[in-house]
Amino acid sequence: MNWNISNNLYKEACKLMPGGVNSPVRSGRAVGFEPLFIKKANGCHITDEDGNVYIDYVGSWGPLILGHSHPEVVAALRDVVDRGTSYGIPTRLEIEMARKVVEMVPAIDMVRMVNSGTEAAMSAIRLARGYTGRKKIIKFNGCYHGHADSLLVKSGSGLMTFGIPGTPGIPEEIVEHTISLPYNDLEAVRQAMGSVGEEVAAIIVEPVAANMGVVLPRVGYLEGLRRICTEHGSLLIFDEVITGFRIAPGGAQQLFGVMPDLTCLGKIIGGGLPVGAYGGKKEIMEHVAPLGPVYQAGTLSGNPLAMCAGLSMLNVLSRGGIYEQIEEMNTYMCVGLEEAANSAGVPMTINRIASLGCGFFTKGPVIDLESAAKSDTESYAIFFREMLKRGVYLAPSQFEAFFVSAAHEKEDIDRTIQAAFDALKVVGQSCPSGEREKV
Ligand code: KE4
Repeated sequence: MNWNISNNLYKEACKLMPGGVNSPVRSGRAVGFEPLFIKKANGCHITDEDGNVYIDYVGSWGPLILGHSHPEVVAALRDVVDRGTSYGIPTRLEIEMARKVVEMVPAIDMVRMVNSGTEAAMSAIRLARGYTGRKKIIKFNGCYHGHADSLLVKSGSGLMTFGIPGTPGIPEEIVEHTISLPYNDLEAVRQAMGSVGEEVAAIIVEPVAANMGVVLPRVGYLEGLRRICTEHGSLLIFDEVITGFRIAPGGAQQLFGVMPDLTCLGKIIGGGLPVGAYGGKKEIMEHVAPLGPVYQAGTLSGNPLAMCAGLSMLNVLSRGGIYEQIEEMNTYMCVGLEEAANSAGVPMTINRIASLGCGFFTKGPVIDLESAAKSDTESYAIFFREMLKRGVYLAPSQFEAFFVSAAHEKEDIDRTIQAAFDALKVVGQSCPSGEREKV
C-alpha cells in the first residue's frame, strides 16, 4: 500500500488545522501513523485518497451501525434536502424523532435534541444541578462524556490516548465540584456519598465504559449506583452516547434493566449527521427552558437533515433481527482474535458486548482504568499498522472500541481474523510474551 496522497494532504491539513485534524483521536500519533484521508465509503468499507480499501471497524466512532451510505439513510437525506436544510422553526420530523426515542428508550418520557454527545452530557449535568439545587457531580476514571469543562476530569478517549490527565484552560473552580472515582467500585461511591451525598446533583456513568477501551459493568454495579442515587436524592445519568441503540434497541438501560433519571444520546441517533439528545422523566425534563428555568439552546438542534438521517436509521434498527446478526459477527470475530493472539503468544484480553469490543494488549482482566492502563500501547501500535497494511482499519488508539456493523459479512470477518493472525505474529516477534506490559 502507498499513502502518498494522504501524506501530502496531511501536510496541507497541518498548516491549517491543529494537528491536521478536527478531532484529536483521528490523528495517528498514538499508533505512529499519519492519518488517512478518506475519499468514500460504502457498507463496511472505506476507500482512502490513494485508492486503498479497508474493512472499517471505527464506523465514525459508533454512529454507523448499519454501515456507510445505507440506502435508506441516503434516500431519506435526498428526499428532504430539496425542501431546505434548516429552518430554526419546528418541523413534524422533530416530533417523529422524539416519539421514536421515547418509544425505544425505556427511561425517556421527554427528550431534547442537541447537536453532539458533548452537548447532551453538558446539558444533562446542568439540568441535574438545576433540578436538585446541588452542585457536586460524580463521574468515573476513564469515562468520557465529551469535552464540557466540568466533565474533563480523569477522562478517557483522547485524554487517555495522549496521556492528558486534564487540560489547561479549565479553572479549578470549574472542576472543584467534580469527583472522579474508579469505575466498577461501588464501595468508593458509597464512601464518597457517605460524606458529600447530600451535595451531589448527579452520578454520571457510561453504563458500559467504551472510552478506556471497552470495560463492562460488574454484576450489580449499575443496580448499586441506582440504589445509592435514590438513597441520596441524586440523579443517575446514563451516558448512552455509545451504548444507546448500539448494545440493544433501548441501550444499556434496556439490556441491564436499570433505569436512570436522565439519559444522554448521540452517534447512532444522528445516522451519521451531528445529533445528540438528552431525556428522562417528565417531571425533570419540564425544568428545561422554555417550560422551566434551566436554559439550553441550539441553532441547528432538530434540523430536518439530521432528523431524517437519524430517524431512518432508528426505523431500520427497530425492525428486529439486526442486533442478533451483528452480535453474532462480533462474537465470531472476537473468538478469532483470541485464537490469533494465543497462536502468536501475545497477551490479549478481549472485552466485548453486542457489536462493541476491544482487544487490550495485557493479560487482564480489564475492569477499570488502572487495569486498562497496563496495556502495552506499543504492541497495539504495531498491531494497528500491520492490520492497516492488510486492509483492516481499527481505532488509532488502544483505548477506543471497535464497532461491528450490519454491513460486516462473514467474509469480511474472516479476512480480519486472517490479517490478525499475521499481524499478531509480527507483534509477537517484536515483543515476545508481552514483556512490555506496564506494571
Ligand atoms: P461528541 O461530542 O464527540 O459527539 O460525543 C462526546 C461523547 C460523549 N459520551 C460518550 C460516551 C462518548 O463516547 C463521546 C464521544 N466518543 C468519542 C470516541 N470515543 C468521539 C470521538 C472523537 O472525540 O472524535
